[in-house]
Amino acid sequence: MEYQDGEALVCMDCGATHEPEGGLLVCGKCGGLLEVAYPRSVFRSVSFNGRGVWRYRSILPRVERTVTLGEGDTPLVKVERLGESLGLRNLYVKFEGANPTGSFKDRGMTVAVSIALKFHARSVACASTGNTSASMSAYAARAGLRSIVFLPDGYVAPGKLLQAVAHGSTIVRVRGNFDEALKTLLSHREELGVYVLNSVNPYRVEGQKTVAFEIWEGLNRTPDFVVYPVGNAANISSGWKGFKELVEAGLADSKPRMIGVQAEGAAPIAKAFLRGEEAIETVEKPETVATAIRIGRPFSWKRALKALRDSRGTAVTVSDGEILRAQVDLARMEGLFAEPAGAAPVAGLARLSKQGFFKGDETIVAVVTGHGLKDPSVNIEPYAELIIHPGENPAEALRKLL
Ligand code: AN7
Repeated sequence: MEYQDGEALVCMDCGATHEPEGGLLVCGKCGGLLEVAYPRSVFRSVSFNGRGVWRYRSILPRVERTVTLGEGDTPLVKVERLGESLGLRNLYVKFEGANPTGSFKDRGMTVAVSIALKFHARSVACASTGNTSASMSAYAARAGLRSIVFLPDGYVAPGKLLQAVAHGSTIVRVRGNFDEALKTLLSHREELGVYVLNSVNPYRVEGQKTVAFEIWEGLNRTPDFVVYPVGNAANISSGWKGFKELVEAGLADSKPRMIGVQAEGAAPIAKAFLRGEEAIETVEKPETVATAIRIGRPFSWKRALKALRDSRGTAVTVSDGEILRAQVDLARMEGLFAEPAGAAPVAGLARLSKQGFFKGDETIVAVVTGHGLKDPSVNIEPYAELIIHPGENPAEALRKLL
């Protein structure tokens, strides 16, 4: 399809094409999710300049003022000790915790908040398990926009809540889970007069796809597998879009296989994939220590299932115990501190490796999505601790302890 004037919004369900305009969130015809589509000419003239998300400006939506905090360009770290413990010789971590607000959400937010300005929004809003709200609050502050966050009361990690407060957002605590908070926001968004920045917003996906470009450039090749934690499933869908666009632009000659990892208590997509089903069964009461992905009605489930299938990838569920184990392993073997959801891909790799899924020499990238400092409520056990009085000999006390 050719568009005369830059990018368009295409419905992923019915294929209808819409002119980008302020406030349009879902397909006006059928209510389906929208995706940003570019004219073919865009892929014929791709050029990368500068650093971070806006390095890829030539395949991003056109904006007028760029609202940026220097997001993207995160470390791609070869994790040899962790890899060895999992029987994986070419394992890398893409550490998204190194983004300005500590999660991958900043990639999407720099684009979507820039677009919010282009559409003359005055207020932005999101429902969030925490990271989206932290990121949106920071970018809204930077842009001079009012922001309102809808949070599942009692289930947002303290660091994330503090960020939203620090950046001046209005906090709406919803006495329910994330799915209910999102429903509340979406059904009242017009009355509230807000531009919604959840990942139903197609511009979020555009920013988040840039992690694929960085992985490809950082390795100088396409990896065999890329592993994502999955909540609403927008991020894994974004990554897949990025890898597809690299091929479309004639830069990469292959695409990776995508692996989605969900927590056992909130795994509608992984379960549907593993059962070979066409649709998901929603989870009414999602539960997991990884509160970021405590989501039972993921709205990007359809495109995530498609990404897993089209890429010949797979999905896996992991227990809270496995997630916390992976968090400690990443921190103690590699010096990388992830929040529980961020460590889930490593837990998923451990599971799959035990099942004999890998040969061992594949190039694998685990996308570690959020920083460990986000969630100081997690109990990390065991650890060594000594309490002494001034003047006591710590060496002697340590000998007794160990
Ligand atoms: C660290 O902040 O949904 O599959 O509201 O914070 O695209 O939902 C967070 C999600 C993975 C899942 N890792 O990404 C929110 C929110 C971390 C996250 C995910 C989230 P999606």
